[in-house]
Formats: sequence, C-alpha cells, structure tokens
Amino acid sequence: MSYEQIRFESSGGIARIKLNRPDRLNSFTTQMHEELRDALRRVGDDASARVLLLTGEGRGFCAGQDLADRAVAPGDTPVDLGASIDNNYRPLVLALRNLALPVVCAVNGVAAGAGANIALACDIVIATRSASFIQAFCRIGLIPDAGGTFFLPRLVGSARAMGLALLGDKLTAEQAQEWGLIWKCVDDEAFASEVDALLAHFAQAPTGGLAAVKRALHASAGNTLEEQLALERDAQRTLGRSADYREGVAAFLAKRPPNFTGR
Ligand code: T3D
Repeated sequence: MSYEQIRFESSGGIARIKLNRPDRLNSFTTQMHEELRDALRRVGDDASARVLLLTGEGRGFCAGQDLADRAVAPGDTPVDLGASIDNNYRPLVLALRNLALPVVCAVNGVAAGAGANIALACDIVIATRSASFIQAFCRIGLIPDAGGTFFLPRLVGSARAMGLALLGDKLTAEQAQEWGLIWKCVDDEAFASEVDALLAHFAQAPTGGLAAVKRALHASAGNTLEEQLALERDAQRTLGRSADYREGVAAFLAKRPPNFTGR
C-alpha cells in the first residue's frame, strides 16, 4: 500500500509514522485511518522494529476527526459515528496499545479531539512547549472518544478529567506535564534532539522486557493486587529465560554496556 496522508519509514530499529495533512492540522480522514492501520500492521510484523515514533507534519500534531467529512446537508441521513469509532478509532487505539514495543508520541503542536487522545494511547508522550491539548469534543456536542474517557481520569484524576472534558479548554504542554497527562514538555529548540535521543535509547533497549512492562501496567487497571502479583510472577518467569536478561546480568557483572537484541 502506498501512503498519501501519512509518511512511514523504518530503519535501524526505529519505525516512524508522521501524520501528513498539515493544511488541515493532520485531522483524520477515512483514508488516513486506512493508511495508519496498514503502517501499524507492518510495524507489528517487523521483528527488527524496536520503537515506534508517532508525530505530525507542520504546526499541529492532529486536530481529531476531519469535520469537513462530517458536513451533511439538511435532510441527509446523519453519519453513523458509532461505525466510525468501530472501524477507525477503536482499532487505532488498540493497535497502539498492543504493539509489543515502546510507542513514542512526539506532540509537535496542537492535539485536539481524537488527536489528543491518540497521543494519550501512546506509551511515552513528549511535547514541544508550544504544543497544547484540547478535549474539543464538548464544543460540538460529543464525548471524548479514542479512549479519552478511559485515559483522562486515570492520568489526571476525575476532577481534572471532568473539567477538561466538560469545558474543552486548551491545556498547555507545560500544564499537561505538571498534571501528569504526559511524560515531558521540552523547549521547542530542544524538541527534535530530545525525541531523537529517546528513539536511540529504545532502539538499543531490551524490547521484549519493555513490551512486558507495557502489558503489565495496562493490565493493572483492571486487576486486583493478587492478580497483578501473579501476572508479575509469570512475566518474570518468562523474561528470566530471555537472552536480553542474561545479557543484562552478564554486562552488569562485567562492568560493560549491554548489547541487547530485543529478544
Ligand atoms: O466523527 C467521528 O468519526 C467521531 C469521532 C470524532 C473524533 C473527534 O476528534 S471530534 C473533534 C474534532 N476536532 C475538533 O473539533 C477540533 C477542530 N479544530 C479546532 O478547534 C482548531 O482548528 C484548533 C484548536 C485545533 C487549532 O486552532 P488554530 O486557530 O490553531 O487553527 P485553525 O485556523 O482553526 O485551523 C487551521 C486549518 O485547519 C483551518 O483551515 P483553513 O481555515 O486554513 O482553511 C481549519 O479549518 C482546519 N482544521 C482544523 N481542525 C480541523 C480542520 N479541518 C477539518 N477538521 C478539523 N478537525
């Protein structure tokens, strides 16, 4: 499949997806969703990929659903937004969450509506200081989707989640970091180099172990302590047999840097 609305490349263990409709602040169309699904499937199938970067072209990260696609004339049958969620947003969120490698979202500008929540579905969210997050749904009579009602209260607590979702106010990247919505906000001049450093780090990391970290932390939201302790035991049992664990211990004892293969 060739891509028109995203850019995709993968080399040196680093897969990169860039949303590429800058004149529309990279808002989602059906075509963009199709291209994203295809690229994410390729990343999942690529055993050499150790980290995925998701970012946007131009001055915005993503302004959510392209509302021009939702314009209906009076008397037309309304668009079935439930079908749009089932076919597009739900698979996208699950694909990002289920990838067995770290997903870094570099929020290069405004992230609004589903654009904000797709960022929150990623594992590490790093934003440039001039970026912002807007739960714009309430401005058009919708609820936060793309996992927003799941992620927001878990990340920032229910009072702040409610305020963000009911008011639709702009949250600066700095506030987002202070509130624990994202990992980090960095100065615009340092943004590209900080993102590159993160990607370089993950490209050399014990990827299988990091995938297990993701699974364990995601599972904890629905588990009791007993269940989570059992999950940790099972994961350590599996990881203890991995080449990367043996390499990590050997490197520590030999006082040398580890050479992880990701397995
Ligand atoms: O429908 C379903 O399938 C259900 C799922 C829904 C998920 C959702 O995401 S619903 C929420 C949709 N998104 C929004 O409501 C956000 C709309 N955009 C904005 O509020 C603002 O654009 C921003 C706050 C994000 C940025 O404002 P600003 O002033 O920096 O930029 P701008 O001038 O508004 O936008 C620049 C251009 O992008 C502009 O076009 P123009 O005037 O230059 O020709 C604007 O119309 C266009 N644009 C921005 N967002 C969208 C968009 N065009 C289509 N759809 C958009 N979402």
